[in-house]
Amino acid sequence: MAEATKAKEVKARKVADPLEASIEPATQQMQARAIELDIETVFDRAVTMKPCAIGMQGICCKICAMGPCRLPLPKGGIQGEDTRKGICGATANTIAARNWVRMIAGGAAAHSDHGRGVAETFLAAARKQAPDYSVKDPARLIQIAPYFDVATTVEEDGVTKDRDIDEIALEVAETAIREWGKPELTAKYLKRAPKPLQEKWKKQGVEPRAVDREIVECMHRTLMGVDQDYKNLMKQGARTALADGWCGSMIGTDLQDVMFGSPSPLQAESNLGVMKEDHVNIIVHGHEPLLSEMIIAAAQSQEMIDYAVEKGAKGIQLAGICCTANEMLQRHGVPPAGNFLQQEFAIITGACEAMVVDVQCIMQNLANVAKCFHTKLITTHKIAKMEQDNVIHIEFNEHYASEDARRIVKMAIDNYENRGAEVMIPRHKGTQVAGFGVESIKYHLGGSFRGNWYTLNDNIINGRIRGVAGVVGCNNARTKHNEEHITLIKELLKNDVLVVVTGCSAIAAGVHGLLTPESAAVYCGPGLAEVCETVGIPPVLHVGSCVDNSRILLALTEMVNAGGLGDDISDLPGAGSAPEWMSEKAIAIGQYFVSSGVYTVFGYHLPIEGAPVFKDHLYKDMEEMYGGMWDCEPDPIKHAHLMIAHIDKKRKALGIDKARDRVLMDMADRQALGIE
Ligand code: NFS
Ligand code: SF4
Repeated sequence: MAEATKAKEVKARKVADPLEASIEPATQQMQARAIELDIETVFDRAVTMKPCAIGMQGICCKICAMGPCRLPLPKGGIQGEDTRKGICGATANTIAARNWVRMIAGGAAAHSDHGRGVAETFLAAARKQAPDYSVKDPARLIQIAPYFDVATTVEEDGVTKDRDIDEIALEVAETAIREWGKPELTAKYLKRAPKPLQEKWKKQGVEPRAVDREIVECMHRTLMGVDQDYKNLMKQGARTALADGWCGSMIGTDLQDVMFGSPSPLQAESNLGVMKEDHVNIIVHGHEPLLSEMIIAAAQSQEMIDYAVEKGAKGIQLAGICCTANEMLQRHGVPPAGNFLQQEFAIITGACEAMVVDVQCIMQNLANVAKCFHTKLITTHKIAKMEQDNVIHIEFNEHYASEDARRIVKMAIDNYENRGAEVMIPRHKGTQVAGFGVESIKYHLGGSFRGNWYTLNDNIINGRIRGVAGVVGCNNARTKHNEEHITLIKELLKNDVLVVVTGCSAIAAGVHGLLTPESAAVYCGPGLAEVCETVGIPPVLHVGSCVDNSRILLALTEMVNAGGLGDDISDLPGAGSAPEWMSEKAIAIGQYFVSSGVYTVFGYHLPIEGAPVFKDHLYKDMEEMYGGMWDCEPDPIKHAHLMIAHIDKKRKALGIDKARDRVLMDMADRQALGIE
């Protein structure tokens, strides 16, 4: 009887069609494999669970026990006055704005707590209390020290001398950590932004103070019965997002570079196909390089490699998922096994000895999938555990980091012999060049000359490059995996737009072969192809994890400072995009780009449709306030053309629209003459 019921349940289970789930062959293959093994995946759940229409429009309020209050739009839209209100009288604008601000707070908290963890470890290292961490990139430390008002030289007997690096590290660490909780003044890094942008922030009254304070204030203001003016709420939203981008995330990126080295271009493979059948496969998933750096060191140690061989494996294959993948890739060339929607599949290969996770973007269903295989699922962060009883918790402590990492790697090796017969690793993998930081982009742009951002500006001014776009963010199981990222990026390239990528978008670009210099000839318009081929860069530059979106803010600032393209970020012919966003972190990032002057288009949908006035505030008023504004377009081709139209608008304002016409005419002429 029980068996019969089970059979019925299995039959009733709705599964996702592999070809509908993703455009990526390894993912399609693994979805088919999951169906064959009757293992439920995120794609299956997405076809089973319908999203709530009211929640999707941002007009459900559940912040007090008189609710939840739902304010659906009347059929046929609002005619005349909008009379919708919650029990307390809250309007649709207030509700949507509160929800929006809480998303920003959630996202900013995640990035900034990550940054805090890095700053704390850096402080422990500077105090010589964390022997496994040190200053690997002193030049980077010296570069950032002045922003913390830390001197890098001393005067001795009338002679200027370099200060001791340990002293600088300690002072920077002690100052940096205070950025999260200092009781007064504004964030120190704001002065890195272009002057006119700083002025805009001052005028709007949105200069962030300490990171923690902004997040707390978001929660206070969005409590029942506090801030009930969507414009005023969004001041706090902007302030908090700026605290994320220009403080918590930026300090996180900088100190990671100081401790683990600034990225420089390197080659690596990517996709599930990087896992090896005859190796011990360890997948590190999550976000903080504090953990992954130690796992890399342990997995590459001779002692562990010998131990793996002793246990019958040919070696240890390490690979990453999500932003941990990007962190390990950009500094060490460790290959990503996939992005957000591929996490379950790494286990379903049957060849994953251990999946080691820390924080963020980790699906709880990993535990259920791990139960079907020998995989050890190991949580490592004190703030992120799972309730399932097959999950092992090994708490990672910066004071004993390498010891913890060795223990984890050894556990994976010991697990190799438990691998079952059900192994299927997809063969698909891509090759990529990743690891572009602000410094390395500058260096590469210099070509045979000195590193210089003006080379980029010059090519924008002369029209070979139409503009620049940042394509970032997640996957979302409600859109076809990687399709929006890849279609959008290809359309931008075709139109001579240089693209920078981070996060899961960067992993998608790598898997689909867009991160190679060779892709310039295949996908780019003639102008962009020519520049990429001359300079020797891919047309899509991988600039790191989501926390590293702060690198994009600084790259844009470098472009402004290099001259010829206006005075502020909002003058640049550029745009931002998160075509498959899902995490609250994406909203925080989007808002800090908008409030830094960038036109930012999201895909899928934004939860604001039920509050048209609030929507206008984000889409229109913000352009007046910051020079940047929100937009949304699910269709990737239309999405690309919204960005391109904005780029052209900026080109026109700069008076460089004609240059591009000339370049294109030249090209056409040359093609007609057959001398291309
Ligand atoms: Ni970003 Fe990175 Fe991926 Fe989205 Fe998640 S991993 S922090 S949030 S899903 S891009
Ligand atoms: Fe409803 Fe107002 Fe309570 Fe929100 S705060 S749940 S709108 S009564």
